[in-house]
Amino acid sequence: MSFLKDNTCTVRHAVGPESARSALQWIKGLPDEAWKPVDPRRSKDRSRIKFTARFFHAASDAWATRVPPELLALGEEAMEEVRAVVPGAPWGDFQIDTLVLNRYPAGKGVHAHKDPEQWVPLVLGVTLYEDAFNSPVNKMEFAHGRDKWIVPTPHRSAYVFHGQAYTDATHARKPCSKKQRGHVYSLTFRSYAA
Ligand SMILES: O=C(O)CCC(=O)C(=O)O
Repeated sequence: MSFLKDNTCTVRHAVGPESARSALQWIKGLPDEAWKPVDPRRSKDRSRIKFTARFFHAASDAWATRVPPELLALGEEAMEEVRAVVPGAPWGDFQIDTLVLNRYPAGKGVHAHKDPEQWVPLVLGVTLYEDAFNSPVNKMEFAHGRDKWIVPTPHRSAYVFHGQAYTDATHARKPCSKKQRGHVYSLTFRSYAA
């Protein structure tokens, strides 16, 4: 259990209300066709956009070629807050060059999985709610064998996981509440390993 606890963290209010508002406005302005299925065989599930300048085996035309400056600014703001709280993560190798943006309607989440080793073993995830006031708080779940560790992700929070929590554990977005209003957006900032 200890590495799940030690190598994961959530920071409340990691981004300011104005930054959150303008990022949400930018995201909501994206055309619907920008959203791609996580699994290409399930074309109705349009829930993800990936931005990166670097490609690896799973990349495809669906990837935009850079992290848009409007969203990069949000990641950098969160990084400043989180690195002060989690100094032990590999921040020296972490220069945001990739963003995986997920949108979750009520009841949806992401099943347990690991991320590719082509990225630095550190994920910085900012969570934004379209209607934070009327939506229950959603969570991330980290698991290793029988050990599980839950990290709450309220509006404007940033979670981080790194080291063995990245390489050895799985992570999942718990299904959002059926009572959720609007979408929950997760912006996971990553850095390609040199
Ligand atoms: O919703 C999240 O923050 C996690 C998303 C995720 O696990 C992924 O995109 O690989």
